[in-house]
Amino acid sequence: MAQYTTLKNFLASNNNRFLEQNNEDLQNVLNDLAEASISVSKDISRAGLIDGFLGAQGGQNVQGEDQQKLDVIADNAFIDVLEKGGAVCGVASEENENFVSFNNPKSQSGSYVVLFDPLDGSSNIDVNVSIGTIFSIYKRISPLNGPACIEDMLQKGTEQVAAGYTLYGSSTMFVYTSGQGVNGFTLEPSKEEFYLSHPDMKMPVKGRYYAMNEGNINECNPKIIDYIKYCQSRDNDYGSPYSGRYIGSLVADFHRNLIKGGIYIYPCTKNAPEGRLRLLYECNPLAFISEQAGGLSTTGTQRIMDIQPEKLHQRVAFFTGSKNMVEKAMGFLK
Ligand code: AHM
Ligand code: MG
Repeated sequence: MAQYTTLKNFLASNNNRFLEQNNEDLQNVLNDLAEASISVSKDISRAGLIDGFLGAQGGQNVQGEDQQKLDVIADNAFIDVLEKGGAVCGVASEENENFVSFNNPKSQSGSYVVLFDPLDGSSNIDVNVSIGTIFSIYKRISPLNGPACIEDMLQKGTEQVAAGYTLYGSSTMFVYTSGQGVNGFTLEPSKEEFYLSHPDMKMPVKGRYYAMNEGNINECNPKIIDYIKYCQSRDNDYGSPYSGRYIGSLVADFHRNLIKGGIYIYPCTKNAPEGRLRLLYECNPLAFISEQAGGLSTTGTQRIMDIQPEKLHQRVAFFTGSKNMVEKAMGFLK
């Protein structure tokens, strides 16, 4: 492994052009998120063997979705590590109705808030299919040495100082941006370290993959139906149908498109008239990464990161992926 840089060394490196220099607090937040991801990755990989890890928790989150046991385990793992870290004054997550303001004095002197989806792709947890964690980091706007407030959480995506995800796939990867490009790190499980495996990631400007839950196709705006027909036709820019790939775990679908090129869409449907995915901890972080890698993320008509959030669990329509493909899809929605 000697030839590979660890995430910790990469973040601390003096010639790291991918993180604001001397920003130890932000380095610590990213290292803490990586540390919690390693613990969650271990839990996921042995989940079938441990009582109390698989299956439904027996409750619902604020959005009326059944919580899985691992959703709750992962949520606690991230909250614990961020509360102990001291650079974060508060967090918001998919699993909690309200944001959490950390009460201890060290945390209240922290400059950052973190919004996250601890385990995305819940329907895939029990069936050994890739799932992920998604996170978004902002500078607080509330005064230092006091509690975090709702305005800290409801900032536009353009204000993110860093964002990323962990993909628990055939290998576990940690991918982040802090506004100077995107880097990907692979977990070496026996060493419990992430190593830089995918430096300066760029999303191809076009690809051959489209991802949508096509079970919903007749529940969508007819313009979406036209766009999907275009993807399936010989009239597209490849002259043959794109391949449909839909994992049902946003992080996994996004990561494939980041590497291979492609588009992911989750439009408004009759069942989800505002969209299904959450702006603050699913769409904004992936929008930041997509743009940093040369891709695009929109609602179909508006840039995701320009939306002024109004509530914590706000949902939006989401089109993300290769630049040319997202632009083409937007053309259908005009
Ligand atoms: P979750 O956070 O409850 O897992 O919901 C988000 C997930 C995404 O990962 C995925 O792309 C989408 O919901 C799948 O939804 P559907 O089952 O409607 O296709
Ligand atoms: Mg989710």
